[in-house]
Amino acid sequence: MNEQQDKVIFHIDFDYFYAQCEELRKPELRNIPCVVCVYSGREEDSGVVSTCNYKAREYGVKAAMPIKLAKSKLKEVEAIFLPTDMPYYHEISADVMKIIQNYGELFEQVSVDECYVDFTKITNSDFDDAKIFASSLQKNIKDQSKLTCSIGVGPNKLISKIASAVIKPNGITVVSREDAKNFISNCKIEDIPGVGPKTMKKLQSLGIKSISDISKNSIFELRDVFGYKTAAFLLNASNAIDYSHIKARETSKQIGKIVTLKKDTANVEQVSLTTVNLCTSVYENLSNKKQAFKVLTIILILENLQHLSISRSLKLYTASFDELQKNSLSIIKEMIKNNSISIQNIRRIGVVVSELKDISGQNSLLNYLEN
Ligand code: DCP
Ligand code: CA
Ligand code: CA
Repeated sequence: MNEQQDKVIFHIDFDYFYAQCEELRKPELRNIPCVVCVYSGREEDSGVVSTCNYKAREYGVKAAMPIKLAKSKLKEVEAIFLPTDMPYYHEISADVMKIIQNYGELFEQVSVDECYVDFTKITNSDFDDAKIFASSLQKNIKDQSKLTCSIGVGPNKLISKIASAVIKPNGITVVSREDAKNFISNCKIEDIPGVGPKTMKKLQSLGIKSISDISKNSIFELRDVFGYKTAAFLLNASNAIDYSHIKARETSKQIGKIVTLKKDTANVEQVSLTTVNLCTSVYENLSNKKQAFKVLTIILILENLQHLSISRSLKLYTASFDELQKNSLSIIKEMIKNNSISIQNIRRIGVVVSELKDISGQNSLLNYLEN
């Protein structure tokens, strides 16, 4: 098996995102159609629907629809129309993405409400484990943020992205490596991200009506119409192949490390030693970047893939190794006690520091680091 074939990629997309954010601050909106609108300001009700909750979708309201049309669809019922509040949605987005990032795996946010994560290691590259893990992840996100999301799991970004839209809201769709070809063959060409009206038109001119039709063409036939890059992309996609990588952003606002314990040696000493090693690695990274932190998060992933995390906000920023170690060990102790975890059940441990602050400009850097 090569590196590509081993992957287990998650695509996480939050449900009716802007409208769900509105429900978060006004829970009474949950029971009525709620429509979030971009008002053009030219005249009252001119503009389009940005999104709406699923109650409003029952009446046929959807994104990009003129506000007037949405109002006419909802004229018989009590409904609420709100203007967008982008700063608020971005704040919520940052919070929920942080929950996902705290798992410490390769993460790429692709829009305000969606991201890809490489969960190959946590799921042991196994799609049955991935299904269990997806439920626990979805529940953890819901518990911490009160928001629902839909998750697609696949052997690459393409399949996971399409899968996340199959069951919504609060859905989980897992497409294993073996099922991927069959899954994509049953999708519509327009389901492939990036395929728009232009590409559709060209495909039609070649007599191509389905994804299976694409896969029957040679790269040379497609290249003449689309150019090599797009031809290769389409042909690969039609065979459920996608070589694109998850691109972690440079501007990471946290530093963390997560490792898997050797199962047969899991005991108190092993857990403590692993934690200290993790702290050492995080500390090295932190001091290389000349940063101090304020929030410490400990992540425990158990043998049954249950995920636990606790964040502790310190009173002051610190760049001290002792502080990091002392707090990490005490949080782990607390987690083990509060959740009655048996040491043997711990599979992975993670230490993450966030709320970072640059201390490179300080003259007394050395003192600061040693304090
Ligand atoms: N959005 C928008 N205009 C569009 C589509 C989307 O302003 N035509 C905004 C509002 C959405 C957010 O982007 O809340 C995310 O877009 P999605 O396509 O993921 O749609 P939703 O999250 O609203 O709904 P779904 O539950 O279908 O994911
Ligand atoms: Ca969404
Ligand atoms: Ca989205």
